[in-house]
Amino acid sequence: MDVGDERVIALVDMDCFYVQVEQRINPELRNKPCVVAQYKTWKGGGIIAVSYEARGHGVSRNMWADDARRLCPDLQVARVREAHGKADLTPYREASVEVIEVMSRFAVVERASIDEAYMDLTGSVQDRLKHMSVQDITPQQLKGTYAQGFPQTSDPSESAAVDKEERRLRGLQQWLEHLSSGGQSSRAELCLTVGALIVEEMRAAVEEHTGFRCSAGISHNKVLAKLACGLNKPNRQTVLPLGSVPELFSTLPIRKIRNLGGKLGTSVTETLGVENIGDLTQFSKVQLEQHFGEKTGPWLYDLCRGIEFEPVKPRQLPKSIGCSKNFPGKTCLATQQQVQHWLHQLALELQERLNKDRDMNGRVAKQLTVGIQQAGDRSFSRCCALVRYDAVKMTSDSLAIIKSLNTAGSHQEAW
Ligand code: DCP
Ligand code: CA
Ligand code: CA
Repeated sequence: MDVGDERVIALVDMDCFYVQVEQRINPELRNKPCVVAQYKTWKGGGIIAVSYEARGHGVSRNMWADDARRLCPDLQVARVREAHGKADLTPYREASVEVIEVMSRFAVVERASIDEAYMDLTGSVQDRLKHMSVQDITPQQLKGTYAQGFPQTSDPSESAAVDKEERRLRGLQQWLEHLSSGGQSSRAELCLTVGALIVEEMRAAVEEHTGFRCSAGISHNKVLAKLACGLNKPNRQTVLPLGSVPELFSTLPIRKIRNLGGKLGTSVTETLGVENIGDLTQFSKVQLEQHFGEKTGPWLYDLCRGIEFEPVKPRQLPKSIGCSKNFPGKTCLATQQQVQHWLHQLALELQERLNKDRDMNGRVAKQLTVGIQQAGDRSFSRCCALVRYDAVKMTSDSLAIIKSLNTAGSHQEAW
């Protein structure tokens, strides 16, 4: 029977990714409080990425650059370039391809976003274990690794006193001793640790070849790997064994779990009247099925115990190519001409990126989807066939499939 510890899964996520891309382009920005902001028109632009130095000053994403400068007077602000009147993310997409390329030398990867990827290391770990054992693993090979739940201290006053690196090392040593003592689940735990060795090497290779640093989580499934990755950022990796899940989950809000950050998570919290993911263990599988259906119920039943089976799908390329632009407040589009103009700008970017994708990746897109978010949270999307990579044609097709949204008559100027 599957007990949920058969695989070794890692999630690697770049640290303050857009900031690192800008710092590589302009070395003067390195090792400084720095943000990436887009558009300048309003309050110095909106911040979309923040260096860890700047986070230390209380700067965060979604702040205005002008407000952030008040918190941190020597803040460096890099700007997203613009093309077709909108943000141009090309440099970040290209940097992402470089990173994924290095990672894929080590394992089969699933690109999960512009700056993160999952990998299934189960096979690589088995191979390594043919030639090594617990005794061969040293703390020096795991110099950026945390073992979640370690050190296990009975004396809380002791843990507060030591600095973070010292505590990490103590925890790691205790973890390695725990491994060699050969408990019941030690085979699975050994596999995670060998996974961590591979990820240390992979992260070093990524830094060597791209200059970018990242963090990683190593566990038995995607949910735990993703969670673990965020526990000790930046430039560190975290092993999360199943044995450390109950304590971690006992104080972890449900929305922090992958796929539970949105409506489903809110519904779980409200329906069951619980806060933390660990609280779900008090419900039977039947109860969870009654509330959330025969798919989601059993998924939650396993998940709150740290068990999940979603496979890593081999895929290095994004599934779709899309671009969008927001028109907040007064900038809201109000005439047919404006709607057409901006659809055309988006189509121009799309045309460029589709052509590049066809040349580089030898594939052709077949479907065009148009999505619109209107004031008052109403959202709408429709699709049609994508027959030619032609901005004019894509613009007119887009207009045709969203026509029904226009409450003004088609002969009128207004939209
Ligand atoms: N991004 C964005 N708008 C958002 C979220 C992210 O433009 N609302 C971009 C900028 C980020 C990149 O995507 O640099 C990756 O997003 P992450 O959420 O992984 O955040 P960072 O990599 O910036 O920081 P961290 O070190 O916390 O992962
Ligand atoms: Ca990131
Ligand atoms: Ca990310």
